[in-house]
Amino acid sequence: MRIGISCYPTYGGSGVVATELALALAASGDEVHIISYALPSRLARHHANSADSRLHYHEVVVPHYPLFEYPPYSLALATKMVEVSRHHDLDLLHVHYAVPNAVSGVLARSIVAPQPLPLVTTLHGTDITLVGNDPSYLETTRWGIAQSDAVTSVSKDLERATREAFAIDTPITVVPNFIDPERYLQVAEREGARRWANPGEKIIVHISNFRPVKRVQDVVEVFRLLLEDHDVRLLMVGDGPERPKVEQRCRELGICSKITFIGNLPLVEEILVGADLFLLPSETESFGLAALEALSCRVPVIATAVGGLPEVVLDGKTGFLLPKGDVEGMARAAAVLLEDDAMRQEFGDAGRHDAVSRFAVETVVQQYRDVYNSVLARPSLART
Ligand code: GMT
Repeated sequence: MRIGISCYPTYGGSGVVATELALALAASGDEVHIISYALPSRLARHHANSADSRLHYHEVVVPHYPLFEYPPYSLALATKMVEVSRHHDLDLLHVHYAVPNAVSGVLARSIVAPQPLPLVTTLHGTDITLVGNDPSYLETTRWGIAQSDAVTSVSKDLERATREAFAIDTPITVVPNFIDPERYLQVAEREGARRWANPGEKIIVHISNFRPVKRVQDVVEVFRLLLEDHDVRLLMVGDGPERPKVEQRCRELGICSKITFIGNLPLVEEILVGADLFLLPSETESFGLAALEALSCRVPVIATAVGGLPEVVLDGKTGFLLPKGDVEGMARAAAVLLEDDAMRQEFGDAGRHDAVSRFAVETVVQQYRDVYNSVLARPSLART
């Protein structure tokens, strides 16, 4: 199959899922064309050594003219989709994140007609819960979703939220985020998180893009409470707009020596291995890829019971889920696990087992393939 994949190239989950999917498809024989405005972070790491003459990257270039206070990225993206589709004879286009990728995809499909270019749209979360339902984007996002030939969402909760936000009855197939079980095995014997810790310190990790939706300040508040009677270190991985405020808060609390800000890291398993707990106190989270990555590295998760997180973290088995903003509750749950090595190990083992049995790359990539095949089997989308 020749598949075009359009995504954001940043450290955010949608770009990671799209890139890992592209790598998995190419590794099993498909020809994949990634379309984005920069080389996706995880692709940069793999491009040189992967099996892949079958993996191609096409950059969307957005010209800046003095007339354009707002350069029309959606048009440049649609143009690149058309070009790649025509010159590489794509069988289908799979766009990740509805805004504006679904709309650009519909436009590209109309331009290449009558040649069919089936369009699969994957909804990731903030494209529905924060951006797509903004009145400035609502109608075009609804149209992009409704016009797609197939739509997937990363959790049942996101499917529900999409129906609620857009009042649409478009069929939506739930295809969750996934992990490669091998990645943890490759680093399992390494020092991982322990590189940043003093002997005896228990290690808590948070990974995100430091946007307001992640409630990173709550991570610091939970950690502050734990510090009162535990020897702990906090590793903050990622970067984004909230980071300066969060660093300032650490200074005010006088706890900087116990917190390490690591910045963006492409391969998160290299820091998750050896950690004791993972904290994700998000306002909303359609799935929570970072939580799944922690579970797959045997790290129990303390998170908020919001969005799709209850579909990922099994409360009381692989982690604990608390109400949004309940920093005292999260600190108490974290303390229970930090003080009981056997329980932490049991949760870690259960998390790894559950992550591998429900969210392994082969299982989930097959679900995407099933979606592709069902679209390609439609007579109206048959190639001439
Ligand atoms: O987490 C983010 O803010 C980034 C965002 C993205 O689209 O890059 O992540 C969303 O997609 C991920 C992959 O499907 C999900 O695992 C995240 O839960 C989701 N983030 C939110 O819903 C806040």
